[in-house]
Amino acid sequence: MRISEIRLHPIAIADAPLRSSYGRHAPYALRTIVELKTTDGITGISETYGGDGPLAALHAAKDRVLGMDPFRLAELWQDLTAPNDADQEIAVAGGKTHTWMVPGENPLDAPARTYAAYEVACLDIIGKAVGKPVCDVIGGRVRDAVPFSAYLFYKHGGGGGLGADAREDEYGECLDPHSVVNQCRDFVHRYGFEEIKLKGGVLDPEVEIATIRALREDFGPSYPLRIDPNCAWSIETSCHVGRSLKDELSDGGYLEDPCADLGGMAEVRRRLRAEGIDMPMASNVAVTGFAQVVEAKDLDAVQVVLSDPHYWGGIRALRRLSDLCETLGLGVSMHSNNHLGVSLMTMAHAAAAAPHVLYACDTHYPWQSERDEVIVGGRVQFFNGCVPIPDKPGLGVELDYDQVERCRRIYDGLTYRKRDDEAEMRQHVDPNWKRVLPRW
Ligand code: GKR
Ligand code: MG
Repeated sequence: MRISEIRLHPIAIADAPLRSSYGRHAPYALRTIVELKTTDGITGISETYGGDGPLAALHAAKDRVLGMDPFRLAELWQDLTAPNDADQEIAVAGGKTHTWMVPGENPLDAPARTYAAYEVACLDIIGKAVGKPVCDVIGGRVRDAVPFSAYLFYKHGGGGGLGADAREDEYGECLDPHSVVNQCRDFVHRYGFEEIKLKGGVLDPEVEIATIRALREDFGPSYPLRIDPNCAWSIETSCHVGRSLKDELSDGGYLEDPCADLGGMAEVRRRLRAEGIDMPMASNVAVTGFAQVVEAKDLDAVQVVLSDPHYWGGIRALRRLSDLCETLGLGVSMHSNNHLGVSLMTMAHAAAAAPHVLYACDTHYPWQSERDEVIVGGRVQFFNGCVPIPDKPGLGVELDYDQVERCRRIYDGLTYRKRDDEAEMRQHVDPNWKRVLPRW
């Protein structure tokens, strides 16, 4: 069996005006659907980052993937991740935006990201060829259903999309503790999530502290809490927030990327420990690759590594990361970006087969809508906050080509080809807005 055809579908999916330290989300997030066909008539799919940079890198790797045996993944990894200046140039074709440090947008992660998109489609093929779910062809699952967390955002009014495609705004403006608690009630009621994450770095830290306290008050200690300001805080402010939320964040939760880089994280950890506060710190900014895991451990900068099959090098790499962290005594959780069902199932299979992913994974999925879902049958369903592994070969989902085409038309009509949350802030909120780190 060989790969005989590659189809890349750039698409756009409606997204609400969510806020983070990067700025404000645009009305559409960009994604790419990868489709591989084999000489045996099997189709494998995956979903990855969107826009010019990721798409150009996928195109550049086509010659290597066409004609390959989909079972020979180790060789593909070696070839696509070998140091190569030309690939680096292609990877930055979309240019660096201020969000280039957002996982998945960093040109330096491009080889692992490109490999991952092809690997997942190959694993889908392998699963279909042998009649097994993906998690069971890479060593087997350790759980049948994967828990995800309620990923809360401060947001402006608006549900995403533009013109006739504008979406109903289910939550309205959420820029205070009370509205975020309501958002969370809805998420928990609708999806059954049992862990809660707040995207911070948006409002004054005192308001964000109050938001976490209001969530604890409303949901009680059985719902672990995490807050992620994406490096918006200084070391002092990070310590202040850690100190203020020492009870709320320590109980199965964590403090995620409060400040920039491993040195900053290590200092926050050191100062809090000196005060007797043993609060786990998590990261998907200071640690984005295997080499940094060891450094993070040595510095005691990060106690929970945020994995992500889309840019750590696929589903098999997640298993490796899980094993490494278990050996080093580090926890593992999972990061997300805006995504659809193919990506959600990729995350579910990866976490199902990675024993040490013991925290509920992040997901932006509730922020996307049925109208954009590109899988047959509509949205993936959550049960008690978990995505069950379907009893089907491969990833367990198939493409709805009418939907892919619809999202492709939206993509073609957009004026932007890369994420730029700062531009959205300047256009809608403050003409002079800039991402300043630390802001507080
Ligand atoms: O969607 O704005 C967002 C998030 O800030 C995302 O870009 C981050 O990559 O969710 C991510 C995180 O945990 O840092
Ligand atoms: Mg994060």
